[in-house]
Amino acid sequence: MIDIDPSGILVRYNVKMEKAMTPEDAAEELYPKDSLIYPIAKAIFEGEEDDVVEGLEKAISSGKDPISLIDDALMVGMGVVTRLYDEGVIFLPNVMMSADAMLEGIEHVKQKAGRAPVVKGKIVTHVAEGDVHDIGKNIVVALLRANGYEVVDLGRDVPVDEVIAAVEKEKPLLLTGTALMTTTMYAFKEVNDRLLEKGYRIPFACGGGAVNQDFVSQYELGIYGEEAADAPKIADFIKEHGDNIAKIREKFHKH
Ligand code: B12
Repeated sequence: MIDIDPSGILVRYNVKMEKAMTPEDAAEELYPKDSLIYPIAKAIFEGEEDDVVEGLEKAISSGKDPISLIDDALMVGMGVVTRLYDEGVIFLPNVMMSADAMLEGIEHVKQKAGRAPVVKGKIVTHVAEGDVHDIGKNIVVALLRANGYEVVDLGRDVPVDEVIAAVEKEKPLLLTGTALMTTTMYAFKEVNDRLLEKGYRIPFACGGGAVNQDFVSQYELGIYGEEAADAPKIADFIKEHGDNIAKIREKFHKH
């Protein structure tokens, strides 16, 4: 007779392995159920521009107001994209494709309506002087436009003088800056000082690989944004709660 100690026995269960959730499954759970809105939101998520336009056409011919489809369908799709990006389920290339599809959709409804949608406000964007890294800035621009803002994009390697002149001319509700190099990010401090000298207390949202919250907090107008998706959130906050820098930092800086 063998003496068996039951605590030493390894028990195996026959368990059915659950299928891992794909980004498509995750998105499926978030789409609205409305049969006219669903295909548009899905096409935005998939970055399928032709399907976005087809979905919009169907909704418009069923009596939906073209401009209202920006908020009711396109933004809903972009909301799914933003949420899954924030959760780390999808990545930057997906966001860029969706943002392009969103812009295509906005163009289409604008044409159909024959009137421009209400623009939420004007924003000036740029990449710091001496810096050519503009991929992150381009995402910021796409997301701002997709969220209804008029963007004056100054491009990359933008001299400080040009940034100041654009703020003076355009009077934006927000200025954004991107810097990917530790050598170029100091231009932000210069922009900040020149704006203050001229009496412009405008929120200056800064991001990009080189900068962090500690650096951006060193100059008075600076608001740090870690992700491109923070840019429209900051702009929306300013529209709703005003441009008090301390208040915006309170909301967006980590404590
Ligand atoms: C692609 C790239 C290039 C491309 C740029 C192409 C382009 N059109 O952008 C090319 C090949 C041209 C290039 C050139 C150089 N590069 Co380079 N490059 C990179 C690389 C690999 C990726 C950068 C990138 O696009 N990241 C992805 C984007 C999406 O990230 P992001 O811009 O940070 O944006 C995200 C967030 O920060 C945020 N965000 C950005 N801006 C804003 C703004 C606001 C308001 C908010 C809310 C959020 C936000 O949104 C985005 C996503 O959510 C990095 C390495 C790395 N790992 O980062 C090196 C890197 C940035 N490069 C570097 C260097 C040194 C150079 C060169 C000097 C190389 C050389 N010797 O010639 C030149 C510089 C030329 C110049 N004067 O600028 C260094 C910088 C080192 C440093 N800390 O100073 C890095 C870090 C590589 C390294 N490890 O050494 N580069």
